[in-house]
Amino acid sequence: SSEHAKAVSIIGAPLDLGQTRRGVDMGPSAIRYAGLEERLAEIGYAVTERGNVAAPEPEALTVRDARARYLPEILDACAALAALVEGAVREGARPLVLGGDHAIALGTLAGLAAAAGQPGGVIWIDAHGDLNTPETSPSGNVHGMPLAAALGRAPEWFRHDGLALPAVTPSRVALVGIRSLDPAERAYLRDADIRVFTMSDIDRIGIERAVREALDHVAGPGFVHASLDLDSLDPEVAPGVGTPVRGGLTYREAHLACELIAESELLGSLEVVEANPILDRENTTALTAVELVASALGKTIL
Ligand code: Z70
Ligand code: MN
Ligand code: MN
Ligand code: MN
Repeated sequence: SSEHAKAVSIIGAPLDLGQTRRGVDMGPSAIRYAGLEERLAEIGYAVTERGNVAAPEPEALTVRDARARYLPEILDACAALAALVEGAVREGARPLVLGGDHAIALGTLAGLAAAAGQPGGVIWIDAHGDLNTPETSPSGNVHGMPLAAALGRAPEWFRHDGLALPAVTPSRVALVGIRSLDPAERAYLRDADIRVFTMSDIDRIGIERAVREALDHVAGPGFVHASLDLDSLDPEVAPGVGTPVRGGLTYREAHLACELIAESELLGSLEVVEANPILDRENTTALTAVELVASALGKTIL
């Protein structure tokens, strides 16, 4: 795009404290190993590698509150990530954040909001809503909460000096690929001005219309971010995720979604989360992640 720089800053966030399965902390390595930097260079990006933010190992920590496991450590890691994301934007590059579990999105979004000086919009591609709060979560897993936190809900839980919240405007959120919601998430979505494209909707109207309408809904001032949870993809395409849910996006639907995101020229940043190499087959999920990132950043076939 003319507005967004042809420069990308890769930032790894190898955090696996937001859920209980080990291995997602190796996501950034797997995605880098799958050839990310080369792919982006091929389509004309100047790529800067920022390395990883520090993330503690769960074995070395104790759970202080089962309603939001490891939340203090997660907020610290998110604040460190937010600072790197903010710095990348200020340098004129597009941040590309590699997870880690989806809890890191709170850091990405807070960094984008800090750089913009205001909240922005987000297209959230996921099997899940990630709209729980510590009070509503059935699991205590913080990776089921980052969108709620970024929206400024349950502020007493997510308050941190390094996190600019709210980071997202409630009327500028679109969820795509949804097929697993908890009761409190469903109740919240009934009253919120959030566009939800469930897998059932996508079956009916097609991925093209769904993503175009999602992008229309999130456009606006500040920033527009895409948060790609790899469990949005069907487990047959992306087996290497911690919470596989049947009936997800096909390989081609996911690519078209990313191509439409690129075509819209709205996107200032991107993150790809929940790749778990331990659960993967021959790094196929990380390879798919690299291909999707390339499409979302403007790779075309012809
Ligand atoms: C459930 C919870 C979740 C990702 C699973 C699951 C949330 N709603 N998020 N995988 N990425 O525990 O809150
Ligand atoms: Mn680790
Ligand atoms: Mn998620
Ligand atoms: Mn998910």
